[in-house]
Amino acid sequence: MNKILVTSALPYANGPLHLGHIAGAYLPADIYVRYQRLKNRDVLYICGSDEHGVPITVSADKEGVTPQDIVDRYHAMNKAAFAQFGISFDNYSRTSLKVHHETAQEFFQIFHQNEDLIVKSDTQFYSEKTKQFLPDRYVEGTCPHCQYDKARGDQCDQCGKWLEPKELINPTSKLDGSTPVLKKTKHWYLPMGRFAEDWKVWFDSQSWKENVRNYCLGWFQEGLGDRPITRDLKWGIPVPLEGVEGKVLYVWFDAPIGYISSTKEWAEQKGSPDLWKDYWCDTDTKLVHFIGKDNIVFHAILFPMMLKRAGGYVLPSAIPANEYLTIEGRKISTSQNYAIWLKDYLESFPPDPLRYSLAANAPETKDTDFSWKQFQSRNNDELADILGNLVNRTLTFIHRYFDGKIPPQNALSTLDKEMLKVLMDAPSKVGALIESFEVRKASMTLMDVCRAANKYFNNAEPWATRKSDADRCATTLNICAQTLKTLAVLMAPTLPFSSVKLQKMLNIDMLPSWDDASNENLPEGHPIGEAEILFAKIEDDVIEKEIEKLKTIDSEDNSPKKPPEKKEPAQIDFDLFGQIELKTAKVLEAEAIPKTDKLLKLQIDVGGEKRQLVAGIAQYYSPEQIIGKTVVIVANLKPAKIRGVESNGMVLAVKSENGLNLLTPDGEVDSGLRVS
Ligand code: B3M
Ligand code: ZN
Repeated sequence: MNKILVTSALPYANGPLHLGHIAGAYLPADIYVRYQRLKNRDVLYICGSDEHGVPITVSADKEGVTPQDIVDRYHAMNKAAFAQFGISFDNYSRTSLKVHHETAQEFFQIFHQNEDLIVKSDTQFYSEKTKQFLPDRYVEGTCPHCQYDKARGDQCDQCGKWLEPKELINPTSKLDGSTPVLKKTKHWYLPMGRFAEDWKVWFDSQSWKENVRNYCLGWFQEGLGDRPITRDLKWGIPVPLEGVEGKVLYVWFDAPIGYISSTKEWAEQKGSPDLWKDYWCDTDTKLVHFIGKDNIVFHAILFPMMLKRAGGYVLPSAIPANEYLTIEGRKISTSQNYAIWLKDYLESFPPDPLRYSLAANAPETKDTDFSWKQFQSRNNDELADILGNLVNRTLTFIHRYFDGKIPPQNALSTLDKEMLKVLMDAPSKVGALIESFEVRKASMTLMDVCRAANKYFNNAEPWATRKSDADRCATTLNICAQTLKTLAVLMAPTLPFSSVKLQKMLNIDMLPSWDDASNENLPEGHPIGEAEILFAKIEDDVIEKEIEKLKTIDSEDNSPKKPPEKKEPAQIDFDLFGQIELKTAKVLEAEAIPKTDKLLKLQIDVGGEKRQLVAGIAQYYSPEQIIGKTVVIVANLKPAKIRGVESNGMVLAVKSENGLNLLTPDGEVDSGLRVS
């Protein structure tokens, strides 16, 4: 079987991730990759932060910080959010790395040496005020193709066309709203028209998703011109030519190469630096780019052309480009702060309900809408009431009447055979849908299997046969348990965290492969684990609050987001500091406080004195992780009741974009000692 190389668009490290990103380029890719792994295929999943280009410098200008500050902040934040959401990249790199700079410069050199670039002196927009050129998004105006009046100098968000700033009608500078002037400058261009026929032959030999096909053909028919691949900017990858100063590579020239350099970084980390070639330089590799529809031209035309001209690289064989996600019927707008940010979601809910909700509603062929009510209903009415219920009723029954052990499978009735047939067919059905990038249908098919199993449970009436026909009852529960094991496999790509939970409940260490999902039975007598709630219901008031949050965002407000003003705390004298009693304390016991997801109740020892305190750290530390640790507490804080639990003191911790870290002394120290 061929290797599969999967990429998700490299998100700009200039802001946090929101649900629109996730629904388009990341979740569908992750589901695909997790499935391929269960098929035991050689799949590699590559991504990283896009850290160059005007999107980064504009964000830095706006906040008055350096581009480096911006990319460092958002790279860390986005990497952490992806991990918490279960997006299982094999490598998440960043384009500011040396390996990337070198790789992108090599590409430029190859084109330069092969005379595949042309140099032109032409005019570009320039700001007299700030004395700088205004490439790409530094200029905004009306799109010449669709008349959208907020088109950006590099691309129109409405029609998706790739633009040059000079094409805009009524251009204005994003820096100060003034009309820019034209100034002469020299740039390197990729003569795409020269390579167009060759590209077209390759393109026609592939089977593309309709939106990709139509978009590219439209572009081809309009004619592919010369496109500048360098910019007058300070931030980016320097043009690698002697005597050329102040010019960098265009971000859309370097960013796709980021897929290659991320693979190189991965190979390096594996201790096998040439391993990247096994994927990129083997024409049998199936290269799949998951992207949002605004990136089609770059992945279906520009990058394949670059790969082809450079020679020796595999070209993409599928580009599942997704449409857009709207939120409560309105377009996501990061400048208006109208979005649901992934990290905010993760502070309130577990990942899987959102993964399922977005998969079942993926914008595959048309834009789709995310609504909190629909999310609640997917969680409560589908995940909890159908899948969760099946798990719960099966496991509780086995615990109660079969001593927690898998009962035998006796003679099969027609009903049993029908259910087993559903199970036998399910892996290939769901698998085929995932392979053809139809995660919506795959999610529905998965839920249909759960529905069939609940129906089977109802019709088989094990609560009645328990008294009338013990063998029958055993067979029903055996088949229900086998169903759960099959489901643990089939749900793993979409609901990875819940699959792990279910495996624990079934007391299995390893999932069978996808192909064996319905063949490898749980043996008779196998002891199952404890039954737990797989999906907690989400209450109306929780959902109402989320809806309210969105309603407060004014749709007319077009002003760019201002960074929050930082107030410096007033200086204090030593006496005041001396009044705060900081002490070391040893954690003896810890337990989660029921019905909260952030709080742990701790029993601590402070130099022989036992105390109880409540700490808001449950999302970062499990009770097991904290028991035995020596921490630092504010010992003379007035006692307080938190959610009805008495708390005497406060644990000190640092919160950062990477999570939360408790303050612990460097080395072994006793508890009850004063920290100063
Ligand atoms: N960073 C654009 C975007 O976030 C861009 C993708 C690069 S993929 C090589 O929409
Ligand atoms: Zn347009």
